[in-house]
Parts: sequence; C-alpha cells; structure tokens
Amino acid sequence: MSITSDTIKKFVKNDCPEDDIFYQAMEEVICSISPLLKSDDRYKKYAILERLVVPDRIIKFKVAWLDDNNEIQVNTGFRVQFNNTLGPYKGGLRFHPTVNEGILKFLGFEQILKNSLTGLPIGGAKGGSDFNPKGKSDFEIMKFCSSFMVELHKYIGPRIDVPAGDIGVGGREIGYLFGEYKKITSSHQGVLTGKPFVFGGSLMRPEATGYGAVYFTQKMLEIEAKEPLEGKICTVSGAGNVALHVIEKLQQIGAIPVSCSDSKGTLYDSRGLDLALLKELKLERRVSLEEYVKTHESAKYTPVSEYPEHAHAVWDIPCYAAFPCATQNELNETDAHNLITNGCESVTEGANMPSTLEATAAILSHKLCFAPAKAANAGGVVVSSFEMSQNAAMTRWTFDEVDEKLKLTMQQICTRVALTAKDYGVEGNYVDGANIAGFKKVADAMIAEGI
Ligand code: NDP
Ligand code: 2IT
Repeated sequence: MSITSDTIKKFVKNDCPEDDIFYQAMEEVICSISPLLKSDDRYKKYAILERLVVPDRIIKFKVAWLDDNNEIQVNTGFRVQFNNTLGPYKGGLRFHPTVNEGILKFLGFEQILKNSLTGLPIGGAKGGSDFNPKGKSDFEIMKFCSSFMVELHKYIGPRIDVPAGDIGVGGREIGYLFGEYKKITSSHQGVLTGKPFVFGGSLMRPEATGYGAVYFTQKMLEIEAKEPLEGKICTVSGAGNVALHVIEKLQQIGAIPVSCSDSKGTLYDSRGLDLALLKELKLERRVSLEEYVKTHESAKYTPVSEYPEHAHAVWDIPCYAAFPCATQNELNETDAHNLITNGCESVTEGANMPSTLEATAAILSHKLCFAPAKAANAGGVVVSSFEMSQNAAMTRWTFDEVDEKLKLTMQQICTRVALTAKDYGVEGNYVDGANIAGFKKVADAMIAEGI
C-alpha cells in the first residue's frame, strides 16, 4: 500500500497547515504497519486506523495570568486526550511559544504507541501551552502554572489522565501545578508525575529519559553485533533534561560525549564535555551555552547564524553514535548524509521525532543502527508509570531499584522491537518494529473493548 499525504489527510478529514507535523508522524506509522493491516482484516473491519488517528477529545482553554508588572497576559492551554485503551491518558505538558494543536496531536499520537511499547497500563495524551517560560521570573512561572491548573484540574485524575513534563516543563513547573491542584481539590494524589521527590516524585524521574535512551542504545548495538559505546565519541543535541542525562550516562559508561546544543547554537568540546559546568549553565543559571567557552577556551561555540546552509552544526561533528535530544525535525536529510559520510554507526532519538522522514530513510538505507523516539525515549514515561505505582501504593522505591527496573524495561522494549522487525521481514529496521509492535497491542485491545 502506498501512502501519500492525501490518503492520510482523508483519514482525519482535515486540511490544516498546523497539522502537517501530525501527518508526518502518521505517515511513518501507516507505512510501517501496512503489512500488518493487509495480513489481518480485523483492523479494517473494526476501522482501527480511522479510530486511532482521531483524538478522543481536545481540550482548549484560556490561561489568563498576572505578570510582574501587574499586567494581564493571556495564553492558550491544551490537553489532547488521545487514546485510553490501555490505561489512563498519560503524557507530558510542553510550554513553548511554538505549541499548537498540530504539535500536540503529533506528540499525543506518538505517545499512544510509545506507551503501548512499554508494556505498562498507560494510554496516550499530550498537552501544554504557547506560554514562553524563557526570561520569566519564578513568580511569573508560578502564577502561570496556577492559572493553567485552574482549568486543567477538571479533566485529570490518577485514573483518568496523568500529565508530566516535556519541553519547558520540569520539576519546578510540575511542583507549582501540583500545588495548585492540591489547593483546588484538597486532595494529595498522584495526578501528575515528575513531581519533586519530597512530595511524591519518583527517584530517577529526572534522569530516566536520558539514561533510558543510552540503555536502549547499548542493547540495540549488542543485538546488531556492533561495537559497544565504551570509549566511543558521541554527539548529542539539546541541553535540557533529556540531553544532559544522556551525556551523564554516556560518561558513566566510559563513552565520550563531545557536543550539545540549544536554540541559539552548538557547543563542541573535543576533549569531552564538562557536565558539571553544563548543569550549572542550563539548569541553575539558565543561560546560553556560549558561556561555556569563557572557561574552556579550546571548545568551539557555533551560533545558529553560522550553521552551514540547510544543516545543523552538531551533525557535522564526526562521531560513532549520535543522540538528537532537542526537538522535532532537528536532523534533516543533509544532516543524515553528514553523519553517514563521517562514519557514524548509530542514531538514537532522545527527542520526539527529531529526524525528518527523509533523514530516517537515508539513515536506514545506509544500514546504520537507528533507535526511533517512541522506543528509545520511553524511559521517561516508564519511570512516570513507576511513580504512579509508588503513589498508588503510598510507597517509595530506591534509586537503584528504579534504575534496575528502567534498564530491564528498556532492554525488553528493544528486544521486542527487534524481534517484531524480524517477524515481519524487516530485520534491523527498528522504526517498523516499533510501529508494528506498538500499534498491534493497542489495536487488539481496541477490538477487544468494542467501539
Ligand atoms: P527541555 O526543555 O529540558 O530542553 C529542551 C532543549 O532543546 C533545550 O536545550 C532547548 O534549547 C532545545 N530546544 C528546544 N526547542 C528548540 C528548537 N526549536 N531549536 C533548537 N533547540 C531547541 O526539554 P526536554 O529535554 O525535556 O525535551 C527534549 C526533547 O525530548 C523533546 O522533543 C521532548 O518532547 C522529548 N522528550 C522529553 C521527555 C522528558 O521526560 N522530559 C521524555 C521523552 C521525550 P533552549 O534552552 O535554548 O530553549
Ligand atoms: O514524551 C514523553 O514521553 C514525555 N514527555 C514524558 C511523558 C510522561 O508522562 O512522563
């Protein structure tokens, strides 16, 4: 079956430019699962695809808040409750000026299949706002989060929908959101994950996505009989929660991460990154990566304005393994060819859909190992689900306990993806393996639950 964007648009009966990013996510999935759809006519009979690509509901609301100059600001809030076949809606909140319905539908759709792959009882959702946290004071963040929750609290609950963090939403924001939820409802329950540890967060949730992506890569390289990461040069993009913890785990296992990036530029330190300094710059002081070269003169900082044409500086650095961990479509076809030409053997998507369809095709056709986002970055939602379990049981797990369970779960996801690809005649193609395995579980459950 050849899938064109027109065919996809017919499924959703919509033609809105904001949705292009959502069609991109669907296109990849639909291409992957077409052999499965052909081999089992129940999926057609029960209209699974047509039902899966439409969110259960999209909640859109006004968020009015008072800034530090006592001026009223107005933003838009969203929660896309996409599919709760396997468990309560689950997925992050993104605060970024680019947030719109199309982006949240793409993220929510990916989340359904990601959460399915984890084997845990969680459905798919995503939410957020076009609020820009950059440059806002702590009190402004707090006031925005409070207003956001005044509306959101009506739609969430530990067995209904459990939001967490994503771009622009970390422990601080989840803390303020939780505080407001508690104030409105007088109820101290696990309605959000990624909470600070002192009031119900899980140990290791901040590290989970990054560590999980490295655990996945280790297992994938082992299955594909490639050299392990130890001693190897790795490139990483992004400098947020996911990127910094990928860098941390890579250093712990003896690999050499040499790059990271933010929205303003790329940092390259050929001797290996100084992680303590990066954490100070990005997590504490929240300043540009350019500051790094003030104390590390041999490192190179390339501002976005000096990137090569149609390419991103970070993917031009020779490496054994690349970890895109910033945002969607940050690795294009030119970038993919640069990685291939420079001898890269493995690409792991820490961010959600960081590679364009063309980049993914180029990487797969050159037989690099490729770990797609919905499998490789599942570690965050896996530990979120562990946090839900701990909250429900009113208990606490140790760091090592969580880490061990996370590692095992990432290895299981990787093995399942690899075996599924083999079963469907596309051995080594983890994109198809992840899409087929993720889809099949939700689809079979949808059939069992009736319409
Ligand atoms: P953070 O907000 O902590 O960090 C995001 C990083 O990406 C920052 O360095 C930011 O730079 C950079 N970035 C954001 N937008 C752009 C852009 N348009 N161009 C270039 N750089 C950009 O977010 P996370 O680390 O949590 O999320 C990163 C990715 O990982 C996202 O795709 C997210 O969906 C995905 N993800 C996150 C999970 C989690 O648990 N947090 C779980 C699974 C996936 P700057 O500081 O300059 O804005
Ligand atoms: O994209 C993701 O998986 C996340 N942002 C984490 C979701 C979660 O519920 O922990």
